[in-house]
Amino acid sequence: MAVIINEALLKKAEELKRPLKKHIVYPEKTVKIINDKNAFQELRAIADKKISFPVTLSAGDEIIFDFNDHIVGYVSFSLDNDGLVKITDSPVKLQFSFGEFPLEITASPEEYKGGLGKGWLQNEERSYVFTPCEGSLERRYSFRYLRIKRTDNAAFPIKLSSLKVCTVSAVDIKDAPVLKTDDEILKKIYDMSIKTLKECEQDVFEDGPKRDRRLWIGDLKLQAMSDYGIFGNLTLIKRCIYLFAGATGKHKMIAPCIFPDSPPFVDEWTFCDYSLFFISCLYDFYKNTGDISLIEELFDTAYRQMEAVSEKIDKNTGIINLHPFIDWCPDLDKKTAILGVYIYTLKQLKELGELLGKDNKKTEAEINTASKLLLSFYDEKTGLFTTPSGQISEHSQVWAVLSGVLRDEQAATLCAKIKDIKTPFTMRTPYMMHYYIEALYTSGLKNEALEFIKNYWGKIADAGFDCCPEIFNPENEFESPYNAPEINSACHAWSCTPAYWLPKLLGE
Ligand code: RAM
Repeated sequence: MAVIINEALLKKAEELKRPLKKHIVYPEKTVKIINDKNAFQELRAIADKKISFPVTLSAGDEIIFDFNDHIVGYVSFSLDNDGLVKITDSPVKLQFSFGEFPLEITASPEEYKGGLGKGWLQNEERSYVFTPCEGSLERRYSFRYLRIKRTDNAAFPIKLSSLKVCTVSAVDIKDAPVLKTDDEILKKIYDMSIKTLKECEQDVFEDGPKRDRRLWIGDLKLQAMSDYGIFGNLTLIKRCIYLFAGATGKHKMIAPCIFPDSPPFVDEWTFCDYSLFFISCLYDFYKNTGDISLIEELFDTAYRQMEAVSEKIDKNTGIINLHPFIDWCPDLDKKTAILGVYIYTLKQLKELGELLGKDNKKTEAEINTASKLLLSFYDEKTGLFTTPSGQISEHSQVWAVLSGVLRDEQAATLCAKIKDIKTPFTMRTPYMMHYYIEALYTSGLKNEALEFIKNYWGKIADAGFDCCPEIFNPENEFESPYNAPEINSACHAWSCTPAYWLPKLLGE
């Protein structure tokens, strides 16, 4: 495999690893999950009983514990027998199912047909041969609800005499600034966003603590951007930048994601927009810290990302022959949007080059060529960007605005009408919506940006989430990029950017 490892950089990343902060939490109540047409995904968790340990479990019994908030951590518990009735003369089997949201608890793993590995479903079964005993699960789980079901058939009761979770995160929520506003909806959105950021901050900035539990650079860019003003975890940001620079894929392109604990750390495939975002990570690091040394050290790696993409641009058609991510919108023609990403990141590279006194000729030439190519997809009549296949998507408009190729008034006019375009190719992820908000913001449409956050993330809050989910479509609550809504992640880093936008928009 063509993975290029730079041991020195990986060593630096390792040295920046810090112990996680731990807290012990207990379930607050038990719940029942009922069908309710008016609830998100038609399921509602309703309070059942206040908990008093020990909880007796006979064969076939099940109980759903509610921890009252989203948590990430390790479960442990004590089991005992009821010696007065009968000791445990055969093994007890317990099935554990963890859920960030009710559907995850009710969906049957046997019927799972999703495109991602079933192993991500958060459940397992264990045997306990003798009691009393102490039990624990070594896998870290991300959840609010925990169902424990007794699956053996022995005729004796057992007692669950304690149950707790040791939560982990690199940061503490109490260190986040409080948002200054009287608007309850914005407060709630902000709290969900900083909670999401906190839950995803582990040994690396994970995309989601339930899944995929790894460092993706598209997510890192947004996490770091938000984190500078919230937890200021510069050590972790730097560690993650080193990890990306330390294990690159084919052609020295930055990998889309890193498995920090599974050498050789990266797979060979790439998303070219994600590779280019390495430049943005460095750029934002400098802008937020004023520290030039990291930029000096890693500038060549950033520069290489431009070269790798430049080698694949057809200078006649404007087509970049590499795969970008852009968004989870089916059948999206990404060719115009990726040109926008290219220009957006190259302008940052140019600024970093100027700062270091580098020769910027190639960067400037690339920006000029790509800008002309992008503008060739602008239709003066409609005032919209199209793609080589003639597709009109929201994504093309957003990235064209962010590339800065339009005059200010043109960009503001385009931005103001993005949501009115009649097209099936709409933004699907809060990740892409972040860039829409950025486009509104840079075009001076700040009230529109705030309204959009309040409306979209407000609906997420109304649906009952504790954190910000990976994907949320108010028109289709079962939407899933993996054809299985139960595998969706309900606490996902790339959705946390109101933590960045709200202080900024309300502070101005
Ligand atoms: C998913 C993850 C991750 C994202 C990639 C592109 O697997 O949700 O957050 O960056 O897709």
